[in-house]
Amino acid sequence: MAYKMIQVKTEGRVGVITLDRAEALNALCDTLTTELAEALAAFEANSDVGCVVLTGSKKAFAAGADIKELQSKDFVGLYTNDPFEKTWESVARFRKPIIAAVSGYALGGGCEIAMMCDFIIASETAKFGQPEINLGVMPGSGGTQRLPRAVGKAKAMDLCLTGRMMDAEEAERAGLVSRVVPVDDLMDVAMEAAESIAAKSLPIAMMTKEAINRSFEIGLTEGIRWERRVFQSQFTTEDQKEGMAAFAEKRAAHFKHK
Ligand code: CO8
Repeated sequence: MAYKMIQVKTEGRVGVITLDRAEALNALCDTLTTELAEALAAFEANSDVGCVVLTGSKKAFAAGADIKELQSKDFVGLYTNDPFEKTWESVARFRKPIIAAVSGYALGGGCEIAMMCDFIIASETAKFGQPEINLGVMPGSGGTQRLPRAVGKAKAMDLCLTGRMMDAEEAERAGLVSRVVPVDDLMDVAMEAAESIAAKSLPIAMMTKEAINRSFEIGLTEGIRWERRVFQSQFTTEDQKEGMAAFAEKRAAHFKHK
């Protein structure tokens, strides 16, 4: 499919989506967000894709929702026809593993989309922030909920109330990003991680992701009980037999249910 504001490709079993609206630092306008949702739906349905990398340009992952589009919205319009809901849901509910590879600005909705991904690999130039307060609003797509879960209350309050940006080093220290790498290595590192994930058993990777995400929704005792049942159920899969046989036979595992 031809897209106007994103680029989409597959490399092996990895799907790559590149936000590509350079003139507006990948601001998340209606067209871009609709295309992003469509591309994710296609990757979800494509059994040859085992992991997705979502990235932007060197200068910007995404500088937030398109302020020029948002400016004229009113409450009833947003409430009755929220233009972002479909996109956010498509990222947050994406069932296969998805990595955000972030260089440059990840602000507002850009930071929120990165946080919806399973983990963030950042380049040394990445800058994260929730500057909505400078526009007279607060984060509206998970920033007040996912950011404190990722970095704790103090830093989330600091970022959301001052609107300041945090650099990659601070983001890694705070636990928002899993790794920081030189800008020119960002895609190589993200692709290597994605290829490694895509080579595993897809259903097991999906269950692992689901279990970790569930830890944010339910209490510890219930979470551990649920984890145990899912773990036990995995012994019905051919991939468990293959993975453990391969270890015992000192060879690489070849997972069938990719
Ligand atoms: N929206 C629209 N256009 C943008 C945006 C944006 N978020 N960010 C940058 N642009 C445009 C600029 O207007 C400019 O366009 P033009 O050349 O036509 O004037 C172009 O991109 C380049 O930007 P700058 O000249 O400003 O570039 P700088 O390098 O000087 O500055 C910054 C880069 C610091 C990133 C600056 O552009 C900036 O502050 N951008 C806005 C960041 C921001 O406030 N983001 C939060 C937006 S609100 C949001 O995300 C809410 C999400 C939840 C929505 C839920 C709705 C229900």
